[in-house]
Amino acid sequence: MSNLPLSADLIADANARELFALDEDYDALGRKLERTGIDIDAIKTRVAGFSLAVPSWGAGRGGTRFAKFPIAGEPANVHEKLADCAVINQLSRVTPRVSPHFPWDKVSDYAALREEAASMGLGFDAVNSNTFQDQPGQAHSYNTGSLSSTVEATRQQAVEHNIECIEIGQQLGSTDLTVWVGDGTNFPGQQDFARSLDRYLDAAAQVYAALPGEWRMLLEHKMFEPAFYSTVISDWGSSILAAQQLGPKAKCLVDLGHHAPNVNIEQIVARLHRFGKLGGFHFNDSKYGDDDLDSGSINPHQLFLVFNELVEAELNPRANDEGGFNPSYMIDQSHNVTDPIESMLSSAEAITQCYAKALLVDREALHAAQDSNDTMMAFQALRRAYNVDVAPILAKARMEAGGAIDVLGTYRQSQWRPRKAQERKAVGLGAGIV
Ligand code: PSV
Ligand code: MN
Repeated sequence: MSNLPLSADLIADANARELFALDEDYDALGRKLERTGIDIDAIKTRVAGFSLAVPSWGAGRGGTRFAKFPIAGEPANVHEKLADCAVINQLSRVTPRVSPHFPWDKVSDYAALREEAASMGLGFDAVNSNTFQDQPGQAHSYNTGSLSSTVEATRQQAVEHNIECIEIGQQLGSTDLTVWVGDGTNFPGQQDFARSLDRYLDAAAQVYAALPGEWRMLLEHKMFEPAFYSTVISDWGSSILAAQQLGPKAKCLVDLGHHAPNVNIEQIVARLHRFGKLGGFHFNDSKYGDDDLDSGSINPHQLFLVFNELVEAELNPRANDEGGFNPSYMIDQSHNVTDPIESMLSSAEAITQCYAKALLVDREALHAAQDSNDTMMAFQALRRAYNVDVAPILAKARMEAGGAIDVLGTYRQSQWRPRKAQERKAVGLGAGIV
């Protein structure tokens, strides 16, 4: 690991200024937790073992379908994106993997890309296929859908693209393929619901058949957008049915923004886990739809409740959870008005905080209250954990791993973005969610 983007001295100097206050806060929290029988160092060790991936596409400024407003110093290619992701991990020490998207991140030498990432302390997470967009020179358009298209040659092309993603992923060291298709309709009657799902299942089975031994295929459902009347894998029900039909290596991936407003996502987590089908998560937040806002910025309590179920699941692996409970966690947001590095630093912190809070839940008290129908005390078991400010635990774990106590402050001091603004070519204007 010889190519870390930020100077270790910069981080050490910044930490030296914060250390006294952190020690005081950590010790005070340690004493408070001790009174309830919790060992703060044990929680810190669990937090240090937590990690999540960042998406390569999240390193660039996102946009809406109306416009995108690039910033100076924005990464223009996968190499610059990796460097920005390395900054996030060097400061936060919780995002050691990048999830690439193809063909956006195509290069000619994947072994070299893997080495380049490793030299900056990064590995690769799930590979993502893209059959929701046409590429220049592509033989068959996805305007009729992809894996579910009525056009056989288009379905075949989508299958081949997914298989190519697996092959690239093998070179990068990934073991998961995430498949989200934009397939769906805008008009009642446009397609037959049953037959389009049949076509999807047939094509997805061909991709599934190409999975190497230890690989998983993560099916990401989405209720709407770009199709606004119906989508082929619209909800967790369609997703789990498809995953069950495809086989044990097919799992469901839950993107927090891909549900109807107010849906009880934490219950979906518990349901998918019950059947050994919870494979992954895309974290973001939303107010109205798939807004792709920063994780925990709108509804941090929901994020905590999701993690409460994930920790329950961690403690109770299901027999059909092949290889143990090992969901792939990733941030999937669109950073329209912020520096993406800052958003991902802040989001990684919000997500890890919810994990830490979920670890603090007194599960014995919770289960006892549930079993005796003591509703208020069951709720209080969650509330007590949610109300704890776990920031010192995260900061201490980060610092001990070489990261920054104050991630955003240290990032600003590094002048990374202004420096990149001098070095990098400007990215173009345009529109687009990512
Ligand atoms: C779709 O909205 C999605 O959440 C999928 O994960 C895509 O791969 C990603 O966004 C990027 O467009
Ligand atoms: Mn997603």
